[in-house]
Amino acid sequence: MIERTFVMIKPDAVGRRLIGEVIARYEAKGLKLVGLKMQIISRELAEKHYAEHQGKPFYPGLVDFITSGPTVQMVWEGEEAIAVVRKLNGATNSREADIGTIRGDFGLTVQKNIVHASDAAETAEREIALYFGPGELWDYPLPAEAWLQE
Ligand code: 3AN
Repeated sequence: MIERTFVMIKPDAVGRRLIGEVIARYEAKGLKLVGLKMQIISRELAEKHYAEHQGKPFYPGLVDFITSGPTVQMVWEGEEAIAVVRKLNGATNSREADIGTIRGDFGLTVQKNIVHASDAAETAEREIALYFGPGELWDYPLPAEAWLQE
């Protein structure tokens, strides 16, 4: 099934000049970029985004970190895009993430783990709506599409 998923490149990866490396992984896999922007997110937005983690010991540090610098917001589309992107990203703890994944290849910490991605269909819908208006997502054909769909 063709899905859309929300991905955010976190301040550590922007600061380490890894934006291109991260985007290249999703493109090489065959996913299609349908939305893209860059912003320093407000505390208010960060608290909405991470609402499910409120009360956890790492929550205040997480909000501080995600609002500490520019981030890149994206929506990627493709066959089972939600699970595929999670797989490309690797485990939350970058040190335990498999080599070959984005976190496994570029990260060393749990919190500063390069990327965020939606973990389920409902989360993807909620997160896309949190960061993108309907006029900011694009439907367009790509020449190689037939090779990348069931
Ligand atoms: P994922 O991003 O892999 O879905 P979640 O949703 O469990 O992981 O956690 C959201 C974010 O919170 C992580 N990306 C990471 O930055 C941070 N985080 C999760 N667990 C911890 C932890 N034990 N210590 C510090 N930060 C954490």
